[in-house]
Amino acid sequence: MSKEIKSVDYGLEKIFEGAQDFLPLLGTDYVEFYVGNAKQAAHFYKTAFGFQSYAYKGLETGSKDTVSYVLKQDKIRLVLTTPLSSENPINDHIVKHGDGVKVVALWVDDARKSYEETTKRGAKSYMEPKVETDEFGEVVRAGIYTYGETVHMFVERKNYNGVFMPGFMKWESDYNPEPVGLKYIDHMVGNVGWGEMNTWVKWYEDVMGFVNFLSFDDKQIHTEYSALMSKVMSNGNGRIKFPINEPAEGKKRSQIEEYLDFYEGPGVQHIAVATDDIITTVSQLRARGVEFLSIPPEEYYRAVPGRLEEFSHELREDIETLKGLGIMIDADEEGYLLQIFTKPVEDRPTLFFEIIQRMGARGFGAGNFKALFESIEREQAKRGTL
Ligand code: TYF
Ligand code: FE
Repeated sequence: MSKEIKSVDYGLEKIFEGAQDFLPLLGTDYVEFYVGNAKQAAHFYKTAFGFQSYAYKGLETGSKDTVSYVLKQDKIRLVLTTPLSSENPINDHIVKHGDGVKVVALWVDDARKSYEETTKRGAKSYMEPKVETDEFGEVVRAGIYTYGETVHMFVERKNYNGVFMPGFMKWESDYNPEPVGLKYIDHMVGNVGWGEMNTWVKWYEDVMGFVNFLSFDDKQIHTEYSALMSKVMSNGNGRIKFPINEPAEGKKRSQIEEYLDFYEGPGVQHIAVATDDIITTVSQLRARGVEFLSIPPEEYYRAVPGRLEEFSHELREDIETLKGLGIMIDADEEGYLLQIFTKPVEDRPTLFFEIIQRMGARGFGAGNFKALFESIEREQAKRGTL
């Protein structure tokens, strides 16, 4: 069931009726990955995706168990963390899931209250409120578990003016590839097990005060071979959007099932990052070796003008350029959007990235689902996992 959306500018005002106010969220604070080799992962995200060196913690800063690199591009902060010995429990996460997202951190005004309000409503605790201080002030963090072993950390930094947070030093590097125009995280998608989507929809409603503002069932999200279901959860001001997917029965194996098999459980499937110039961003990413799903077929691009006309939108970009780069176009009443998906960024077919430019549209590219899922199936077929 889709609900009318009132504003395209995701400021701090409430735009979704029905969302609860007990957990005000200011935005995504950071996304932390647990990886086997953080030094090399950091090089990849700088070189290929244009992230900038930002902060560091490791042996040099007195961190004896773990090393973390913090990378930044406009509002996006990625933290890449690796353990320094076999004793560290982070190893168990990596052994089970491979490299992947552990923490989706949310920026709040009051971490203690966020923790109290959510645990009181049934969230399982990951970390009790913890104050960390240094000469630049204090950061308060607290964490709860969401699907699988994934965690939401609440981060309160109103009394902090250091680089990232206590324990980290500024990371100065002589190697600084140019950014590619990635601006902020538009949404982050979770894959959950068979029949578990509604459990997690209810969890985001009850525990986080979110609303379900868009739903796609397997009648809409299927190809000739495979299917899935998806519901988009949002907080009250629309700054945080978490679609939740579950596999559905089809003739062949759902891409969600493939993810669950390789990640060995629920987890973050894709991170969608926004740009305001997708042509430049994707040209750069391609030149730097980022691999994207195969370009949709000719018929797909032939149908695009009709879809835009249906809603009387004029495409500002040159369609031949979009086609050359494999960028997809979807339209609705409010506008259109441009999007493209990378291949998984690990050897396991698990996490991937989406690059999105919103030209008024607030959907998720439903008009592209068929073409997209057929591209994904071509990859599954190559892997022998369809
Ligand atoms: O976030 C979304 O809903 C879109 C489309 O497995 C999508 O990016 C949905 C499911 C999926 C891959 C992409
Ligand atoms: Fe997406």
